[in-house]
Amino acid sequence: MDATPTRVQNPWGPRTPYAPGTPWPPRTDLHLAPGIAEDQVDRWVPAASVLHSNGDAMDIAVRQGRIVGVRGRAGDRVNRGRLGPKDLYGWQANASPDRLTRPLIRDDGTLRPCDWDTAMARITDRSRALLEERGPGAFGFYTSGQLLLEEYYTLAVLARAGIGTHHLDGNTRLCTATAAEALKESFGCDGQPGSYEDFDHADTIALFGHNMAATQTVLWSRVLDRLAGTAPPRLLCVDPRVTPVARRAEVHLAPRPGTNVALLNALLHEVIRRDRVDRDWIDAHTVGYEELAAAVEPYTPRRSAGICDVPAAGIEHAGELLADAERLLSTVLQGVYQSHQATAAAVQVNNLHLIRGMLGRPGCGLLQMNGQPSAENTRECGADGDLPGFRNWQNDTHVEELARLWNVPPDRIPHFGPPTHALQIFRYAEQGSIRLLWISGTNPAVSLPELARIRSVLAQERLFTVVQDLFLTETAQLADVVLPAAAWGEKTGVLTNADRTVHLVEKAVEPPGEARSDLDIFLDYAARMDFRDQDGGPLVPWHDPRSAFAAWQKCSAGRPCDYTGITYERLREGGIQWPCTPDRPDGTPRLYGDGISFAHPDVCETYGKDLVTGAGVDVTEYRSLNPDGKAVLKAAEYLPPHEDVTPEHPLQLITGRTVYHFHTRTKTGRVPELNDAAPDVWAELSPEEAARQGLSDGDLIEVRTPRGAVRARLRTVAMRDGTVFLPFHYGYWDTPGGHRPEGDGAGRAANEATVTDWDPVSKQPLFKTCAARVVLVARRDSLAQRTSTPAGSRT
Ligand SMILES: Nc1nc2c(c(=O)[nH]1)N[C@H]1C(S)=C(S)[C@@H](COP(=O)(O)OP(=O)(O)OC[C@H]3O[C@@H](n4cnc5c(=O)[nH]c(N)nc54)[C@H](O)[C@@H]3O)O[C@H]1N2
Ligand SMILES: Nc1nc2c(c(=O)[nH]1)N[C@H]1C(S)=C(S)[C@@H](COP(=O)(O)OP(=O)(O)OC[C@H]3O[C@@H](n4cnc5c(=O)[nH]c(N)nc54)[C@H](O)[C@@H]3O)O[C@H]1N2
Ligand SMILES: [Mo]
Repeated sequence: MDATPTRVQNPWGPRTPYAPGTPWPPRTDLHLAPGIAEDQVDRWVPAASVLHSNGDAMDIAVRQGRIVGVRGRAGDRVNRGRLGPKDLYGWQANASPDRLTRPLIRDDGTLRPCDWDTAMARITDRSRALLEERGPGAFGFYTSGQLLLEEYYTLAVLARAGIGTHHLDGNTRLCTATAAEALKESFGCDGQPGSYEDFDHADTIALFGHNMAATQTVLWSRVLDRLAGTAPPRLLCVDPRVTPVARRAEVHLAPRPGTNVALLNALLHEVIRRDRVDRDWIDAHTVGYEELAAAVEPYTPRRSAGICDVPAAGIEHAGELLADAERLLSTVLQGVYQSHQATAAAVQVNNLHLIRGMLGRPGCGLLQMNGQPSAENTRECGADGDLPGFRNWQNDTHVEELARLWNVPPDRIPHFGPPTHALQIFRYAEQGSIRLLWISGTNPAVSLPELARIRSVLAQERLFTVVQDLFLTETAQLADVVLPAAAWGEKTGVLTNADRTVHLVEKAVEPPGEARSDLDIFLDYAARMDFRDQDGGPLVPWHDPRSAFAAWQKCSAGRPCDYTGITYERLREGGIQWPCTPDRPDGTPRLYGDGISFAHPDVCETYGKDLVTGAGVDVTEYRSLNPDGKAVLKAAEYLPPHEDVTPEHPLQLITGRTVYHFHTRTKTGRVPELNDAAPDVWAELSPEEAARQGLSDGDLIEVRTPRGAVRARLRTVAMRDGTVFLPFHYGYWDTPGGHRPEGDGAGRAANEATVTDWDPVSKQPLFKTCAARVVLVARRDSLAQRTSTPAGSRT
């Protein structure tokens, strides 16, 4: 079936209805460059999507050494052939004429092209001088959720045991830190319990702060196909906006932003009140039930209705759905993760599954979702704050395992305190203790909160910044050295999606100019720095993706994320879910089918934290609370958002996504089909709220907070009153006139306005709640008509 531009109009494609318990029918999506027919394609190269976390498997079409299209892989377990609009069109960005093709170094204030030797010498000279003068704590590495597993593992080893710094984190801190933390709090260890196949069996599906229709279009197609088939599932949606998910839900609750804990406590209250808990399961597999039951007791639907500003009857109806479910599937994403009680709320969804005994069986899926394509790998490999292989920094045996593996003394691996989270890394750079910041595969000058501050941190003279990217992004423009990276389709390695499915992405074409893979760049740095193990051998002895993968397999052996049964050859046949070992070669669809396996004090990745303060629990306390390694039911009191509305800032600002763009649009903004669908920033208010503010649809407005302002056209849409929504995709690189949003601060990036603040447990920033006001800049009638009608408002 040809994917004509109608996939911009209909992101989910045609329906293939199916019944519960039957396999999801395949549907092969294809898009080729105009004028190219399928039989003109020279080669099809296996790959998977990198523009979301779903891991949709595809083949890249290559003709005469160039990418000319993509086709979904019908045999793959994740997508059965389907692709979303970003994947169908997004590959065109690879060939964008403004790709970086040579390294750049800053001389006399200007970035100028140079060769690799010059650029790398500039970095290693500075590195050696800093190591000598200030030691490893002067180094910070800020990486991505979009590179490949082999690249993260290499970075983790060179940063932790080569430089010896623990200032290493990923943009996964902004993305899935809460997913990881919530799983660690409840199950002792990261690792997604559920499987996408649970969508084929579930009788009830609950989405918490997850606009799946826009952000995981293929998974939403799976839901739509179930809804179109016999015995469709019942749907619950919790989102302040009337998203496409909300429109299909039996119950839609639109809470005040930042009140998820109050709502979830009431839902737990209702399940317990209806006596729909699974006592045997609770006794066998959990600790903490009595405390949880007592904690949610006061959260009656009426009380929480007052806090969340939703009807009490709606909470009761949602409670009935959850209590009656026999096969409950829940997903959680940024509406929960990017708020002040992120982990506390996400853990309550775990609790829902634990008290109902709904884990490890078909249809009983719990998905603490990922967002980025390889966020899972960042976490597994320890390129975020945690140690590789989900090892516990407080457990000396775990640190010794790593030390043996890398052949270094244990004290070479920093583990004296909690890992440095991304916003703290920027704080250290601001204060001057971090002097070299190496940014790979992320664009913090658009994606971090409070951009005026981030720009000033990055622009400091005393901070040496390396940026490794495909394009001269807003961040790269502030760098001292810019390294041109090879993109997806130009390098080989694996990436693991949100349900633990590992896919192989192979090199289809050569990178442009002198661009190199991130793996080659990291290996080159390790070699030039001459990092050694304790016997004088090279610390990083691998040299290509395959040998890096083999090194990672050894690191993963015996840990929950065990890759020892996976090979590149096997991955060419299709995705495999970890853990996968030689005696379990088909992988593991669901965790915890036979009880909780990774929470034992000797195995667990963490001893846990207090859900309100984030204070760590120590090993003695954990051993006495949970000696047998069961799941921990942790309760949390609701606390109001940190920055609440005032007469001067009467609205709550939330930010998020549209279906057509990926993050800071470095790829999707360079693709005509996608860019034309949503070319510029807009702001959303409910029609009632707009009227109250004296505004109408199409007016040019400014959304202001104490940090800054965003100028945008107003769209009136169905959503909560009192709330304003901005998509966060738009930086300034293609602003008409190319202006940078300094001056009056009237920029396009939502993060001009967001606040520097984070969840105390996961340290994930609060992109979804701050106080704002809106002011009129110009009436619609006085402005030129828009040239195209953005379609993004639907999703
Ligand atoms: N098209 C597209 N797809 C993507 C991406 C992209 O940029 N574009 N990015 C990928 C990545 S990295 C990620 S992390 C995911 C994110 O995927 P999602 O989490 O689905 O996306 P968001 O739009 O950030 O937020 C989801 C919803 O949270 C709601 N929300 C806001 N505040 C609250 C609240 O207090 N409570 C509740 N319950 N809901 C609230 C918002 O209204 C919004 O609809 O998407 C992935 N997929
Ligand atoms: N206000 C607000 N802010 C948010 C969010 C929100 O909902 N609201 N969401 C947050 C979330 S969940 C996320 S994940 C972040 C995303 O924020 P970012 O990570 O900053 O967003 P991207 O635009 O994906 O940046 C990735 C960069 O890597 C480059 N790149 C792509 N592939 C490669 C590669 O193979 N190698 C290298 N070296 N570079 C590559 C791209 O060109 C791009 O510049 O934003 C966060 N910020
Ligand atoms: Mo994300």
